[in-house]
Amino acid sequence: MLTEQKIFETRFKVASTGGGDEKPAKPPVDAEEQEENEKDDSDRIFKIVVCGDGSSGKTSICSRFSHDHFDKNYHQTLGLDFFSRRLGLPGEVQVLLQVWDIGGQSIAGEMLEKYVYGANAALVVYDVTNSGSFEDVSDWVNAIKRITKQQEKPPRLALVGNKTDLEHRRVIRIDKHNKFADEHGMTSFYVSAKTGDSVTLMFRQIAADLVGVALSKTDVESDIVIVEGEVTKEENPVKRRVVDQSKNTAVCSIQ
Ligand SMILES: Nc1nc2c(ncn2[C@@H]2O[C@H](COP(=O)(O)OP(=O)(O)O)[C@@H](O)[C@H]2O)c(=O)[nH]1
Ligand SMILES: [Mg+2]
Repeated sequence: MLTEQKIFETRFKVASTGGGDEKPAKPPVDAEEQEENEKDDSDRIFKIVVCGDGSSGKTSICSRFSHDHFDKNYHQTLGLDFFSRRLGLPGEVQVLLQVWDIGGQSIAGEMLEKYVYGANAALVVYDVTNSGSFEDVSDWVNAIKRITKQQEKPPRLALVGNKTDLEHRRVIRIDKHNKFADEHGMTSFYVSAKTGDSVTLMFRQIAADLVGVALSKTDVESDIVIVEGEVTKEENPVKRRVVDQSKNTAVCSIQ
């Protein structure tokens, strides 16, 4: 059986991301240079865990953030996946975000403790079109608080409403979301992993809060994704009665 460290070594994925101020993840370097890099990064590496019910979109958010990809098919996450991406913040600050994605089924499992402990930030994701996923948010928050209560610095908590592209199917009202976030001292975000809307901005905002820098308007605007409108097909088209035209006559008259 793989130990957690082994899983980390074998599954850790470093994404080299395009665009803007991000530096691509560095290729292997010699020991001296590596030591130098680690020194540079030592106070700028943040562990961010992504929690929430299965199907809320955790893997999709991670995949959108780490390699700007979206898969419309659902593949249950078994165990853990790790992604990392460098982000540039104001003041030429570079951070390396290590994002940990876990299967939603693990809330009661022992694995959750190992996964969440030591996190600098925890995202609790729910699907805005699924009331059950929002109802379970408090269980996730309680579990995270319990696991990290011994931590010197508790993780920052963020409430993330995903699938905002399905606005017409939203069942969780914004005031309900905001009330929960306020009551639990959580930062609040709305994203769509599908369109990419606000995904990078959310991670950048979390990184900026962790470092203690403020994002400028330009930083925020550089992450805004222009989402193209899309005409969607009806999922369950109404079955139309087939009329045998040889037996009926239909007259449409415009007067
Ligand atoms: N429309 C829409 N579907 C999404 C979005 N995020 C995830 N999905 C879909 O929801 C399903 C579950 O997503 P996944 O990321 O695997 O959820 P996880 O179980 O929380 O990791 C998949 O079919 C995704 O394609 C989104 O922002 N919008
Ligand atoms: Mg998953």
